[in-house]
Amino acid sequence: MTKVTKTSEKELSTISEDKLSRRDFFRKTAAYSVGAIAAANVLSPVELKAATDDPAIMNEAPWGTKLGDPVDHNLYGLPSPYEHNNIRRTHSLFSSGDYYASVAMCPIHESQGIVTPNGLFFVRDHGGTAHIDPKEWRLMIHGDQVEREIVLTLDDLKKYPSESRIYFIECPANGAPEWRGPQFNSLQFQKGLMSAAEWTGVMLKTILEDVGLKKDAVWMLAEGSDNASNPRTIPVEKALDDVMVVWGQNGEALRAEQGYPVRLIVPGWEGNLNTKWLRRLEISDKPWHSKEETSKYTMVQPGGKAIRYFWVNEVNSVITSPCPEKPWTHLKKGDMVEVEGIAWTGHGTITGVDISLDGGDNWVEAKLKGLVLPKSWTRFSYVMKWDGKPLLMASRARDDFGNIQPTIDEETTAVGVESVYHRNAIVTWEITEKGECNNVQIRKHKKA
Ligand SMILES: Nc1nc2c(c(=O)[nH]1)N[C@H]1C(S)=C(S)[C@@H](COP(=O)(O)O)O[C@H]1N2
Ligand SMILES: [Mo]
Repeated sequence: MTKVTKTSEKELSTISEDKLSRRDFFRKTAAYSVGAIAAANVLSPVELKAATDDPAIMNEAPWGTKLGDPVDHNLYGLPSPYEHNNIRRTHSLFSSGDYYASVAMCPIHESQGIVTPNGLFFVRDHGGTAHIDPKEWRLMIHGDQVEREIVLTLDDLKKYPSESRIYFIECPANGAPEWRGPQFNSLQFQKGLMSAAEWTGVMLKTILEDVGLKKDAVWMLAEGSDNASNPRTIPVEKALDDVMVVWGQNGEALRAEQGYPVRLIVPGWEGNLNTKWLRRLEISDKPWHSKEETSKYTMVQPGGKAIRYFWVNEVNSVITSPCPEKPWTHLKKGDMVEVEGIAWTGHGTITGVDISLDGGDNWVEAKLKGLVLPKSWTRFSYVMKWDGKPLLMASRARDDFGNIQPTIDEETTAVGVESVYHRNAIVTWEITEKGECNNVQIRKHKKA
């Protein structure tokens, strides 16, 4: 039996600016933080010491003694050179002998908030990254279930009213090598086949209502113009719900790696449906058109049967701090520390995340922080004191469709270990006495 206990009033109090008048904002902020520290249960990451013994603050900094770069030295901004390790990474386990049909994984251990910077968004290409002159780009919307077939230029497309929405994209192969046991002592390589962005474009519903659909419009084929074309079948019901045709990514044009100039966003569903370098949408009454599609992205079950369509990325979560790349080796016994992570569900909205420190026997509720949006990354946080003892730390997310993240035992009992896709079992980190963090798997039943 698994017990769930709730946290007491341990959480950091937050103040909302709009409740305070501008005039006394700073005064009240100061008063608040004093009160919070007095409560003693809040995170105080540094032990206060006399400021005078730190030369880094007492001496004049070298960068302050001369002028910096002129403002025009870098007209498209780059990260600080000190951030050179915060990059996408590839792994031979995910490539088919080359880097054209391959993946570059997102450094989610470094990610902050709920969107991924464009230069760090994970990349999954089947035929390399295409580079398209936007003047040459066209989108055809056609098929036997379309009233008025059209071909759009980029300017035409942008005449439709636009929307901006935050959604994650996750390749359903995220975590695929871990079905039989832990593979990577790394968060980036275990869960880096996902990212999130604010997408800008037009709701596909707007276009489909404009061209008109016939009464048997049930299936949509989406195809890219790259070497792989990535044909995928998507139900018209989903297309009319929240699918977007986008050209914007986090306030600028899509990056080439994300399908410049235009891609499809299919919120919460398998990454492969989010067709990049979009070329054509065909609406039909028939379920599929492409041989390639029927041979891929199925869910293999025990006994060898496969589920053909399994679209939704299930409820999931992972602790991003600590993680193998962000261990607790700098902490001392008794330090207060924030455990932080990302939860997501393709069904709807995250409603809660539980944390276990003992490998899943006992759970406490974490706090959701920041924006909690449907089909988006949701940040969770749990502030605790570490007594220096080893831990088995895990997170378990829930969503508003009543889904709860399964244990490894539950998942492998239900679907076996033959599948590649849709692995959403609870992830456990082992924290050692030295504060090292290792990727481990907890199996209570001997099985699988
Ligand atoms: N045209 C085209 N679209 C594509 C792909 C592709 O190779 N070609 N890869 C798909 C897969 S498998 C995934 S997981 C997502 C990845 O999107 P990203 O590269 O922007 O992260 O794009 C999908 N769309
Ligand atoms: Mo994918």
